[in-house]
Amino acid sequence: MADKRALITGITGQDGSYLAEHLLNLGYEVWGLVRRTSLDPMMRIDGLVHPRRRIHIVYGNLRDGASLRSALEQSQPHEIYNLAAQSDVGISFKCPDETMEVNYLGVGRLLHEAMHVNPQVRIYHASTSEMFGKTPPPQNEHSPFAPVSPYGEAKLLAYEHFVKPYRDKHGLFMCSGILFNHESPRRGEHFVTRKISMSLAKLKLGLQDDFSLGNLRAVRDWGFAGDYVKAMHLMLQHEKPDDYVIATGTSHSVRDFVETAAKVLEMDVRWTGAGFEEVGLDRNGKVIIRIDEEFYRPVEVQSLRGDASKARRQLGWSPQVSFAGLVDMMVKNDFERLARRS
Ligand code: NAP
Ligand code: F7E
Repeated sequence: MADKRALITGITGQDGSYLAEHLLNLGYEVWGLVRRTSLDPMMRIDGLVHPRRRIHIVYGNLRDGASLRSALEQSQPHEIYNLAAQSDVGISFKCPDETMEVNYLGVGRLLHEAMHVNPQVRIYHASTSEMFGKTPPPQNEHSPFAPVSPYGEAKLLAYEHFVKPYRDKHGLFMCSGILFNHESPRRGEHFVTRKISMSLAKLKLGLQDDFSLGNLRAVRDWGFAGDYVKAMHLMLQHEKPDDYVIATGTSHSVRDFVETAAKVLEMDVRWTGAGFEEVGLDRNGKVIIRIDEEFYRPVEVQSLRGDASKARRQLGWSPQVSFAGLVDMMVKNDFERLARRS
């Protein structure tokens, strides 16, 4: 039996899959909390982790305290990684109640039950750079929070009303990772990086004619998810619980991402026009990218760039994959997968 047991909520998501692999490689017994869906959750996890090493599945939902209590009693974790969330910022404007229920109140339910089952448990909570909102870059642990989306608001409420009080007043070992955008070939297809890598790969293979984007000027600090889950684990091994910014310290616009991705496939993108009339043309002058208001947000976080020097100093963490390396990995993965299918 493994010395350490970890329970991951959100194990079927991007970060959950990388974290499960990382912890299994470190010899952990890994438990995953999954929601009941019409698809067997193992179908979403299989193939992502080493097939001979088992993930123990417990059913539960952040909207349901009793299910969390029973999952904790069954798994008896030494470490909990709370990654479950309604994680789509754009959707949070359309579904603010669901976002608050899961990303704010759900965290309270989990901490309440964890405190009851084992007050010695160590907990990582997924906070986010979206909490900085309007605060200009570079952002670090001392930068003021000023969220502009229901997603950012819910994450900030969870941090202020649950994470900090459970740590400071109740003595729970709680870490909050303020992670900046991190991506991978396993990223959800509606996030902008994966949307671009998939769409360009399809264009190159003749499977699609064009695609639409929103705000090309938005600037993000994009890192590799496989690097970032290592920081989550390191936080829980540290002598005292704390908050850490995890970021690369470099930032790029959505437009940069498109251009870098197109180069990987030896495609050119030339821009012409302005505002909603702007289009991206290929080298034959054919429109391959349009701008669609639908993909703009009611309020936008314009620019994020994190300063992760505290994590570097205290945890020895630093990102290994560069922006160019990340784009290359994502585009080639989508291209090769789609080419095999077509
Ligand atoms: P993701 O791919 O969207 O995964 C979200 C996970 O949460 C999925 O496993 C989903 O399960 C689960 N979930 C959603 N609602 C739930 C509920 N009510 N009860 C139980 N599980 C629920 O997100 P990610 O990119 O891996 O991000 C992981 C965490 O880090 C999230 O909390 C996100 O907000 C935060 N974060 C992400 C980034 C980033 O750039 N990726 C940056 C900062 C913070 P289903 O499969 O059933 O939908
Ligand atoms: O948008 C712009 C969009 O949806 C990035 C989540 O993991 O990171 C993620 O949130 C930027 C925004 O990620 C499209 O307006 C332009 O400025 O990929 P995204 P996000 O909103 O930054 C944070 C840190 C999290 O915590 C979240 O969980 O790209 N953008 N055109 C577009 N975005 C999308 N989705 N689609 C477009 O067509």
